[in-house]
Amino acid sequence: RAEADPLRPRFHFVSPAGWLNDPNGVSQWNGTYHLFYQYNPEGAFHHRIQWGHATSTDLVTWTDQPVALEPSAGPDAEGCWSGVLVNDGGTPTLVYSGRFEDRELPCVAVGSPDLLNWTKDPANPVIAAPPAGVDVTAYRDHCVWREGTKWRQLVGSGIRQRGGTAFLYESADLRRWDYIGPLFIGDASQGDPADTDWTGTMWECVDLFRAGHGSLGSAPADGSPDVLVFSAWNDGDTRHPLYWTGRYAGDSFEPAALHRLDYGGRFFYAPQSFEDESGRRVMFGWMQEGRSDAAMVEAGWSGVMSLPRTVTAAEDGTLRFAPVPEIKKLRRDHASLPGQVLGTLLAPLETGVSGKQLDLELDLQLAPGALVRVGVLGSTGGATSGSPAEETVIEVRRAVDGAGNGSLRLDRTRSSLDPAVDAEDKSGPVPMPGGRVHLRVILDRSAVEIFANGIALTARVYPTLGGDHVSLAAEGTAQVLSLNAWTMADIFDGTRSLFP
Ligand code: DQQ
Repeated sequence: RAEADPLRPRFHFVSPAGWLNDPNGVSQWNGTYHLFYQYNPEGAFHHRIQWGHATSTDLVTWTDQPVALEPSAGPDAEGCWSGVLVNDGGTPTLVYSGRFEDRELPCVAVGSPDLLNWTKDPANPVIAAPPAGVDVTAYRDHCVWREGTKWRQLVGSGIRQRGGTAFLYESADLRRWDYIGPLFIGDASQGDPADTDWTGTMWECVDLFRAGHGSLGSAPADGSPDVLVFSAWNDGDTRHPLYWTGRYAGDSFEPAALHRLDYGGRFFYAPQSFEDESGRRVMFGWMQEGRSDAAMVEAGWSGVMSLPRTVTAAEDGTLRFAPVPEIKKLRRDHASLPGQVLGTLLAPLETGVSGKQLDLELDLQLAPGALVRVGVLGSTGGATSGSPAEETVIEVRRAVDGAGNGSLRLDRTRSSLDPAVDAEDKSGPVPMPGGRVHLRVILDRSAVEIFANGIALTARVYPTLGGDHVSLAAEGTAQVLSLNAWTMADIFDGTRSLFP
């Protein structure tokens, strides 16, 4: 191919070739950030999964490293599926799911001091089977942490006719594990698979952490919640990240409330987080494709890693997300608009901003019932109505009740003239005290990450016309207190092909 693919993101991490899915082993080790990921370099399809590896000193630019884990004869012969990195007294150690004969079991590998060479434990798998006597829907993915003098591990699973779960284990050496029991069992009979908060028949990629101060298992000095993140799955279409807030104590988790982690659902899937050396909790998620398997293979690449985002707990214990501030290093060509009033009778505002790689920050003041629309990737030459033929629209709306309630919506119905791509509506509630909204829109060609007062909505879009206009419109009365926009620089130089 002679030309770069216009849909391939340029400041999000993508695999050098083929297929990428879940983030794995996310960590900071002696100052260097490590991102491993589910990888198939052979093509843009999920098969014989390896662990790709990239490193960074700033969470912004990434250096490709050799593949860390590859399937080999034995318990991971069919794939090295998701897992984590832990520090075993100075020895970097991976705990991952080895796939063999269509099932997955926990495996361990130890790394060289630079984390580039990995040796699988000859005793793999380190747990020989799921808990005896339990009819599991699946059994894979790991969350491992130190508690006192022991290691603890969660393995994601589900119990047939009941719901998703995570099995808790304990070990002194990461090799011999004692089964404790299910940490907590979801109830799949509540709601149904079409619900955006259905907890599924299996929990993929469980991630348990204390949000705020203190570490897992310690008495909380303040109201910092414990959070159990999981990707709800069934063998139909359900795939979305959720979290329970609650308290992990002793051998169980007492849930307080269930929340959606990202309103994009499957477009921010299998998230994994870590605490970096500065004490921040940083999370990555897999931004999967919204096009057909055939279209991915044809494109030659599939899957985008989200920007790393910080995770903090709001006063009510729910989570707030923001791209790590380091990302601002990529900002170029600043443009801003002075305060503006927008309203029903006013024409959409041509902001003068354009681009396919953008970082937009808006501060908005909405009257009760008002709605603000931000259009991106807008094409010209549209229908006689004057609206562009393609445009991706982000909407924030304040509830009519005048209280601090509102919502965020991503309207992709006109994102693409290609009828085959995913255009499902994505939306959810957003707290809007006093009608104020801080809206951040990060656009990287087919990747879009939206944050409204810290609530996240992540998705993919596939415009065909190459439009890059940004417009603003409103219904009711709204004020744009400020709008700042930057184009975003590429993170890979010409030595890493934009083509697999
Ligand atoms: N992807 C991995 C699994 C995990 C799933 C396989 C989540 O370990 O359950 O590539 O996307």
